[in-house]
Order: sequence, then structure tokens, then C-alpha cells
Amino acid sequence: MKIIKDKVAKLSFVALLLSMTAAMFYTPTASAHGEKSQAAFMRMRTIHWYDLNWSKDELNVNETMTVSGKFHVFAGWPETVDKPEVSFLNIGIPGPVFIRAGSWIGGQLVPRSVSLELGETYEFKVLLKARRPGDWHVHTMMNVEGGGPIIGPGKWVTINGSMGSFVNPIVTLTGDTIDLEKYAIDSIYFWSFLWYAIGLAWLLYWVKGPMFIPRALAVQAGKADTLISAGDKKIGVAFGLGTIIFVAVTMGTTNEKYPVTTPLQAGLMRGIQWLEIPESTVHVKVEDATYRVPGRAMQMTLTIHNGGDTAVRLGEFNTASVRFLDPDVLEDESGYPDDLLAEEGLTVSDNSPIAPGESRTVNVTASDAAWEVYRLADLIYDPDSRFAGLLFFFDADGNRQMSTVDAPLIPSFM
Ligand SMILES: [Cu+2]
Repeated sequence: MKIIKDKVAKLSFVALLLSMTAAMFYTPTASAHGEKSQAAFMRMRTIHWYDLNWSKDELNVNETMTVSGKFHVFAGWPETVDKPEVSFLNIGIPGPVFIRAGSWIGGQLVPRSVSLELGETYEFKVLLKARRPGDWHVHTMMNVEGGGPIIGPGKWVTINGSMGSFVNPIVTLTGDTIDLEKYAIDSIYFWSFLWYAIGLAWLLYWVKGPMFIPRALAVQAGKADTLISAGDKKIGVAFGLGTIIFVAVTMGTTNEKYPVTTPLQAGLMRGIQWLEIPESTVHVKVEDATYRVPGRAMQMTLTIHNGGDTAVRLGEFNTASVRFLDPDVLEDESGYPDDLLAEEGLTVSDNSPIAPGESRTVNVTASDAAWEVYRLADLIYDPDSRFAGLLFFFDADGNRQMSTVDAPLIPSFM
């Protein structure tokens, strides 16, 4: 009877081990990557992306495209998120479907993390090379230490061709040309599976009777030592010594084969150049703001003062990558993703030009299904329900000025 129990325990242990291993290798395809589940305040009060351009929406494997534009680092950065002192400009895609061939902020190559200043606007560009065929949602993204990945808008891009033809040649500092895609792939397989096999052998050796409960009983009774035989000790020493010798020998041969190596480069780049934007002459004060839950609309009362010398009109409200436009003032010609564009989403009670020196209080409504679809309305359930965004004003010649808004938002359920 005891033997049968032991066998059952052993078998279940092996089954558990196998299913855990299988689970590690099982990666189902995800159609989106959580852009809507990121807290609304994170998307509204951290990094504001605008003037974005995805240079292509269809390309072949090995072809390149760029994602470029500007991002504004919001001055009213939430207290609960670490400041963007260590930030990494990234692209949000489902795995390495593209490779990032280069990224630039303010014209400077940024292969490392950078330090960003609150309240400043930066110009950026990311060069991507297509690797895996399929339809992919390509997002801008900023990884902030202590804040997590802050995702920007995503646009669908189609890659055609076959992944087998993908190449990633680079010239090393010693003058050799290598294809990073296949470089030393045999060694990678060898080492991964070797350690896996050694680990598994070690586990399997110890999966022997008596199993869990008899062992626990023995340990409790102070007889733990009796569970380990002289043979076990020999095997243990053999595993330990074998591993050390093996590592020492292979390290020697590897060093011989690759005499020149440099460590992976990390570190922080400071002094990244932001855009010199003349200070906005349009000043906006938020008198109050409410979100009407049934109407999926946000209403703001704004007092706008035009301190410049040309008349201006409000054309766009941009928050969390959703753009609400007044079509009388602004039409999007950049091919911005449809689901994030409310072409007629912005209504201003009086949007006649505001003359230089004039102050005017207006009611502004930003309405679109995107409030719900993109789960921005969730912020009314936050303990600090504030909204924030960018307002863009235009004069008759199309010159643009940007103002930021940051104010409490009161929900209305009627
Ligand atoms: Cu996406």
C-alpha cells in the first residue's frame, strides 16, 4: 500500500513539474496590449504625445519605418508616480515584431535612459525595422523608473513577407560583420537547454521515496539526517564539482574564442535638448469641470485670456492620446488613428476668434465614445480625480499655441 502511495505521489510530482514547464512555454496571442487598462490619470497627467507620424502603415520584412512626433512632460505629474528622472523611449509592440534600429530625442541618439524635465516638450523619432509578418498595433511608449511603461497612442501597421528572410547585420568594433538575428544561436540553444537538463536531472534525482509527508515527519522528529544517504552525498558532490569544473573550462574556451568583449552599456543621459517653444500667450483658467456619465461628455468652463497680438480660436483638446477637434478650426490630415480621433468631439459655446487682450469665459464640451472605450471616465472613481490635457489654439494663419489644463473633475450621474 505504501509503495503505491509513493508511486502516486511521485507521478503527481512529475505531472506537476511537466505542466508547470508547459505553462512557461505557452504564450497565447494577445490582440491588444493593455493600453485601455492603464489608469486614466497615468495617461492624462504624465506624458502627452502629439504631432505623431507613423511613416508607413504597410511594409515588408526588412523594410524600415519611423514613428516620430513630440511629447510634453506634464508639469502636474502625479505624486504617486516617480518623476521621469530615468526614462527610456520605447515602442509598445507585442514582442520583437520590429527591431528598434535607433531612437532620438531632440536630435540626439538615445540608446540609453534619459532624464526628462517636467513641463518641457521634446521632439522624438524612433526607427523601426520590420521583422515578423502580421498586423501589429504600434504604440509610442515611455518607460519610467518607478512609474512603469506609460503608453501612448497606437496605430495598426501591417508587415508582409516571411520572418525567415529577416536579417540584422551589424559591423562589430573589431571589423567583423555579423547577423545579430542568427549570431551564436547554437550557443544560446546549447546553454539554455544544458542548464535546463542539469536542473531537471537534479530534481529527478531527488524525486525518490519517501515523498513529502514521510519526509516532513522525519524532519519534525529530528531525523532529517537519516533522509540523506552516503550515496546522496556523493551525487551531490559530483553535481557541485561537475558544475564548477564545467563552468571554469567553458569560460576559458569562450574567452579564448572571443578575446575582445565590452559589457552591455547602461547608464543615464542628462541634458537632453527640449524644444524651445515660445511661452504661450494664451492663458487658460479652468473654472470648473464635470464629466456627465450618461452623455460620455466632459464639460469645462474655461476663462481664456488672449495675451498675444493675433486673434485665436480653440481647435483641439488632447488628453490621454484622444484628440477632440472643433472641425471649424482644425481638421486632422496626419492620418491619426480613428479610434482616438473625435473629429467633431469639441464644442465651444462661443468659438469666434478671441481678440488680442480679450478675456472670455466659454463652455467647452469634449464628447466621444472614447471616454468609455478608452476607459478615461474611470478617473472619476480615483481618490484624486483630476483630469489634465493639452489645449491647442490657432490664429487665422494657422499658427498654433499650446496651453495645459490640470483641474479637479466632478462626475455627474444625471
Ligand atoms: Cu495597442
